[in-house]
Amino acid sequence: MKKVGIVMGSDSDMPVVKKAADMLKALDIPFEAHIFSAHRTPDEAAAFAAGARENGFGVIIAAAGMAAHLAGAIAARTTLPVIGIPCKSANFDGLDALLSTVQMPSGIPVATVAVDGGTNAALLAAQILSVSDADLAERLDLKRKKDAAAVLVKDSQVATKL
Ligand code: RP5
Repeated sequence: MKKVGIVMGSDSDMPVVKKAADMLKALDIPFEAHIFSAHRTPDEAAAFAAGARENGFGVIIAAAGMAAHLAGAIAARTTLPVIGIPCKSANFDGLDALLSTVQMPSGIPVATVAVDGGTNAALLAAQILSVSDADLAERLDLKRKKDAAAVLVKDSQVATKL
């Protein structure tokens, strides 16, 4: 199975990345995580992206905050799908990172999830890999069914809670 690459701009992004890692583990998807910054360690970030396909990765998740160029910088160096997670920081509630990540110029796409959306980033990565992995597609179907069942249980309890 292809691996998921997780890149974060700083160790301060770890709580958001942890959500993605936890979901990948729950779905039994191999991943490798790194701290590479588009600004502080641009050469390492570029080298990782350039070699990602030949190193067995199928999709890359890039998490960064503030002037969040990491996902775009990674996407510039690979034609693998890149999923950007804008991370919230002290100012602007993550809007700065959201716009920096989502507003990619034509030609270099980044699939951007919600601010701090680590779980959805992992699920989207899983869905991309499931295109060529029937077992993984089955695990995703099962998860959807379990999630729906949990909501239906809550629905059945609404009357007792109000
Ligand atoms: C970005 O700057 C990182 O992704 C992080 O979200 C933000 C702040 O980094 P630190 O100053 O906490 O290392 O590059």
